Amino acid sequence: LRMESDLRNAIESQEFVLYYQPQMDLKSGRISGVEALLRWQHPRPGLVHPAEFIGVAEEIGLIVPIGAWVLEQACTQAAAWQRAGCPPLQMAINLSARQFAQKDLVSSIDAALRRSGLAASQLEIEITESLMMTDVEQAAATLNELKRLGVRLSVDDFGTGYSSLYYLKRFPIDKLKIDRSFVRDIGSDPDSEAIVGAIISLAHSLGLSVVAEGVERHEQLAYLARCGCDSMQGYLFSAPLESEAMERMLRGLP
Ligand code: G
Ligand code: G
Ligand code: MN
Ligand code: NA
Repeated sequence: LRMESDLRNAIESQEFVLYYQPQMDLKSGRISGVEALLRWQHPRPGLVHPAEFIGVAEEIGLIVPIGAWVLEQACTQAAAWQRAGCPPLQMAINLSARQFAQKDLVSSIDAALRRSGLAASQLEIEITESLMMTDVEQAAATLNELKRLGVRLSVDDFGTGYSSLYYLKRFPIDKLKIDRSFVRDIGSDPDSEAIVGAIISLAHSLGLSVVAEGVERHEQLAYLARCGCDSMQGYLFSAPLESEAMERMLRGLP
């Protein structure tokens, strides 16, 4: 694996694929949405996880065209599932700092929505706290524009970044994703449980919805349900799936 040159070649060679991890609504038990997760199908050594290449792609600027590919692919897939008769869902994508800073971000999202025919309200953009806090004024302007477009905004890895709660008031956020480091310790660490409970209360009093990430055990799910968490994502419900497997699950097939 020659990271930089191989990465430069990967889009053209169609080596990127999206996996989809479903989120389950805790009240209805239904799939409320999916998160698109990028994978690199390298000829050798094989499947490469983003943790290994997103950083490099960000450094050399390649994350911008890669991110554009993710956006296009995710919108197209969500619209195709819907046309094929699957129940409507939210499609969430991750945005990198470089992408977020692009001047044409909003127009490129608008264009991808139009090309695919996906409703803006079905696209969810995941941003991290650090991404929002780098330049608060600029972030506020961009997020307001995205909001006007009609897309949903969620805060990824909530509770782990350097941030202040101030931005929850300042930015038009729809949803918090509780970082899996807090969820992991449910059942073993009362402090993590208290934080999870407090995040859910805070979110609800601000009119935001909450999804818990990294749910792996029944006891975590039970605690989240007791706290009124809206939805969950994690291996307990499903690992990230290839599109065919995701579609079977959306159709309720085994
Ligand atoms: O399963 P997982 O290995 O997919 O993801 C690892 C990290 O990579 C997560 O922090 C996730 O947010 C990030 N990631 C996954 N897909 C994308 C993507 O399409 N774009 C960006 N910028 N980050 C992604
Ligand atoms: O950082 P972000 O939330 O965007 O990325 C989600 C990451 O979490 C992906 O790498 C995904 O594969 C991983 N993931 C999803 N469910 C679980 C889980 O239940 N446990 C753990 N440890 N990781 C998970
Ligand atoms: Mn995410
Ligand atoms: Na996360």
